[in-house]
Amino acid sequence: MKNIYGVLSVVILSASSVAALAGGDAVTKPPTEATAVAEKTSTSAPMAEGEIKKIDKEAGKVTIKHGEIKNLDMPPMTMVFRIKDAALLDTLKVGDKINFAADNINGKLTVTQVEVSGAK
Ligand SMILES: [Cu+2]
Repeated sequence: MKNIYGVLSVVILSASSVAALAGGDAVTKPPTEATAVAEKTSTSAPMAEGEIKKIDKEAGKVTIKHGEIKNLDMPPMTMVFRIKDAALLDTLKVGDKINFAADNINGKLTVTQVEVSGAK
């Protein structure tokens, strides 16, 4: 009988120490921080750098020599974009250095946001 009580008390002690470890901050904290960071990066508009090469106002198109566009998985190149709002073309001229955001809208690569960062 005495031996059985001795074994039981050892089991109870080790069970409570495991519970104490599992309840520690180290287990619960990291996932919450990781979630907060992921939300922050996905909401900010990704801006790419570029230079205006050609403007076709009637067609609503603009040719841009652009740097890497991360959200479109595109390397640097010169290409034609549609422009979401043709009025944006009034703010631009050939040779302008720009920061812009582009997106794939109905299968057409479209400039959604543009700001001049430096003129020629
Ligand atoms: Cu491109």
